[in-house]
Amino acid sequence: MKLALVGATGMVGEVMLKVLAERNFPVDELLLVASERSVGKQISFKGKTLTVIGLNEAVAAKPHIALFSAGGSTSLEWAPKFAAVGTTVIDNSSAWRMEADKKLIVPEINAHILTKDDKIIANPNCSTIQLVMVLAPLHKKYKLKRVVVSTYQSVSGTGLKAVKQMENEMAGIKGEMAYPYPIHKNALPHCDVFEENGYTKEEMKLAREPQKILNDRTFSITATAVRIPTAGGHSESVNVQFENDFELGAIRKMLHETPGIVLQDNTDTNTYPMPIYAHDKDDVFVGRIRRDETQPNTLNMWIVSDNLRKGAATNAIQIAEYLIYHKLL
Ligand code: A2P
Ligand code: 11C
Repeated sequence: MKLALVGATGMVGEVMLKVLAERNFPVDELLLVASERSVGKQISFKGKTLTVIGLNEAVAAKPHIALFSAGGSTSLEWAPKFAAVGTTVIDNSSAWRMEADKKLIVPEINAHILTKDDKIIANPNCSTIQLVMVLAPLHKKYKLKRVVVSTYQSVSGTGLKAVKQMENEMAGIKGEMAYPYPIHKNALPHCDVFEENGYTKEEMKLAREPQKILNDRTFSITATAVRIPTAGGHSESVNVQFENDFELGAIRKMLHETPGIVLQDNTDTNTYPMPIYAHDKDDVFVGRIRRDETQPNTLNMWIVSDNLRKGAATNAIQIAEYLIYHKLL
């Protein structure tokens, strides 16, 4: 197994290396790829020192799989070049997600639709993944009607420049700004760029991606995405209306029994999900589950996950594992 990691020097790339090592991913040759600026840089993986190479060299090596986390424009240009030499690309950017002929995969939900012909596979947005992980089992049983989600997203979702901005502000140092305003001691109702309809791109990803992953356009989602000064881990307040009624106990039992989900829901002991618990974990945490008493068949809940792990690196690596174990390369 020859694996290329495109964006190996980035924030998600670093977590991918960690997750590959932790899961003992079956790789014989690992190609670390980044921009020309980083070529020659050395990075250690499982006790070995590897040298960063450029994209041309990586394509020429014809890896079996390429994990991409190097931004949308790099994906748009280079994913087809890898696909043309027979590499299966798993892309973490938003470049291909909504293309009709590209699959958008959360392995626990829809990896069964993958075939050998899928040469560019899209990894969903981080805030989408944690949301659909919880919605999917509930949708199967109670059928989603409408979802209202408000996110509380960490600065790590924006990247290194944003993490630096927050650290500088906390230390009282003037530096480069990733956001139009301070993020320390603040909350910005603004994740990614604004679209013509007044929503941000992040909000529209939350509205559109779940319908594609769940292969159902009969329900609707509306979102408000907010950046908050947490270092890692996205949180979501989610109001869900179902077509069918439910028992809260049955909902908790179902979520507790769903692989990849951890139920943290006990108000007697102040038990609920928080970014500090989710940090460095692959699970999606859910709690504060309660009936919305203002309308039928509706509940409120709180979902937290490490946006760089299940929201990015882990999900992409799980897709790669699925391809290997089901001989789909
Ligand atoms: P580099 O470190 O050489 O710039 P982040 O999202 O944390 O900013 O990381 C982005 C990742 O994508 C980095 O590894 C970065 O490499 C890589 N990258 C950015 N632009 C390109 C490009 N044009 N070609 C290849 N890799 C790129
Ligand atoms: C954020 N969700 O937290 C973004 C980061 O489409 O993959 C990931 C952007 C994407 O701002």
